[in-house]
Order: sequence, then C-alpha cells, then structure tokens
Amino acid sequence: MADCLFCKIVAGEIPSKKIYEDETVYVFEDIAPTAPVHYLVIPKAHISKLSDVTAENSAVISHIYEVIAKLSKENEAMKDGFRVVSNCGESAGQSVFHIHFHLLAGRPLTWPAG
Ligand code: D5M
Repeated sequence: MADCLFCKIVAGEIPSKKIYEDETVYVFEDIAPTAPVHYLVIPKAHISKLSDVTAENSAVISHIYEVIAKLSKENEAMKDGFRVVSNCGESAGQSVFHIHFHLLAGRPLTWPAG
C-alpha cells in the first residue's frame, strides 16, 4: 500500500532493525521499545487492522504465531514468558494502520494492561 509506513519498511524504503523475515512475515525492533525485547511482527501483505482479518487473509496470522513460537525458543529473554499485543483501532492505541503484533519480553509484565 503506497502510503503505509510498515509497507515501506517491508520494501526496504525505510530502514528497520530486522530480527526475522520469511516469504510472508517480517519482524523488526520497535523504534520506541517498552521492554528489553520489543519486536513488531507483521505480515508483508497489507492488512490495516485486526478487525479486517477474514477467512481469505488469515493464513498469515496463524503463521505469525508460529514465527513467534519459534522466536521464543531462540531468545533467552523470552524463555520465562512473553506478551503479544495487537492494538485495533485508535481508541485501543493503534497508531500505525498496518496490522502488527507487539512482542514484549525481558521484564515483568503486569496485568491488566492500561
Ligand atoms: O504501535 C505502533 C508501533 O510502531 C509503536 O510502538 C512505534 C512503532 N514504530 C513507529 N514507527 C516505527 C519505525 N519507523 N520503526 C520501528 N517501529 C516504529 P501501535 O500499536 O500502532 O501504537
């Protein structure tokens, strides 16, 4: 999508600190980390937000969770636990409208979220 920040990151037009990449998924460091591990896990194909996931485009979402599970086995900081968050819509705190999953670890994570 032409004007999407994360599509530009996937295309290499905007730099990012890549953690993982395959045919359909891209993982990179959040620019403003809130935990020692704060990655953004995104599909390469543009989906704006979680409420736009359908039977037609959901295969990549399932794959995203496989990627997260794989990363959790490789990263010592994730061994004790981690959190996955997807803010959907402005009132939930979504600021970039390309679906993304915050992957957080490396410090105690309190609940409930604000
Ligand atoms: O999360 C959007 C997240 O995207 C937020 O934590 C900052 C991050 N962000 C914004 N621009 C960049 C770039 N250029 N690189 C890496 N990370 C970035 P949300 O849930 O939509 O508020």
